[in-house]
Amino acid sequence: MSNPILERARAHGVTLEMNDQVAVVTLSRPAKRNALSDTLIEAIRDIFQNLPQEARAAVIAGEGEHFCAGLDLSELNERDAGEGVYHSRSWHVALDAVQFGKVPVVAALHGAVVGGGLELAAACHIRVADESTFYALPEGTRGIFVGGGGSVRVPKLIGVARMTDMMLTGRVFNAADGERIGLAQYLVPTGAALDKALELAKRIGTNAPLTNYALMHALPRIAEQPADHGYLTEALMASIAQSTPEAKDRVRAFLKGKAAKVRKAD
Ligand code: 1HE
Repeated sequence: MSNPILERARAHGVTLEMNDQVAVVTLSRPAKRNALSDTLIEAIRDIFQNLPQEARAAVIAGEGEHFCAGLDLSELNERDAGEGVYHSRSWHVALDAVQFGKVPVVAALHGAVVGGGLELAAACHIRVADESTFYALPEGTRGIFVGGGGSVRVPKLIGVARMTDMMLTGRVFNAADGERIGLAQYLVPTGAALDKALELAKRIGTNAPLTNYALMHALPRIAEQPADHGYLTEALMASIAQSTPEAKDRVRAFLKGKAAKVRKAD
């Protein structure tokens, strides 16, 4: 059956396909290196606000040689200051739909992850990068500033000092250094990011939905709260999660020797 949201998104350079219960969202504007036009940002918002009911996790990837070249610079010239505020706020809504949506999102990164592309990657819950990945914030050298939530999200990954360095000096991090400083949590051989992201997303999809919800919606907020508020929020969240029938079933299965043990890492 045709879906107007998906048709409009496809026309603007974003596709959605289900792989089992994982929603695979692909930036599909390779001729422009998946540069994020206004309509493409709207398409990301619409897709993440309307994920299929059966989706338990999502992956976001880029078609072509690069994950994403950031803001579509060809649209920048037309905007005055007031329009710039609305434009930036529209990115906040779209990337909030990624971060605070229905399911955890794994980014599969390769090639350029720059400017707004890095802001989009930072809105995801897990980043998997292949060896071809490189990260930059060229806003500094283009005479502009991040506007897609990057000044909030990127310092949480790598710290204010490293982000300041990237923007003041145009510093580019390669894939290995990106993983070392925390831009990605997984580093895989070139061409393997999508498969690894899918593997992780399928694993995430087997968690109790309320646990995933707590990790997406409660954890980042608890981490921002003063400790005494955080402990109380944690206690409330823990209590709600524990009280679900699914949690009780899972714990019972372990106690009966029917659930996987934690094994030593490789
Ligand atoms: C673009 C864009 C774009 C490519 N907007 N059209 N982002 C940047 O400053 C990064 C700008 N892009 C690049 O540095 C490079 O294009 C890449 C490293 C990403 C890729 O290089 P390459 O050699 O594979 O491709 P290319 O030949 O540079 O680009 C191919 C085409 O894509 C070309 O158009 P064509 O018509 O000449 O074929 C490029 O003009 C076009 N293209 N990137 C528009 N970004 C919410 S605020 C966020 C603020 C920002 O993100 S600022 C950072 C913007």
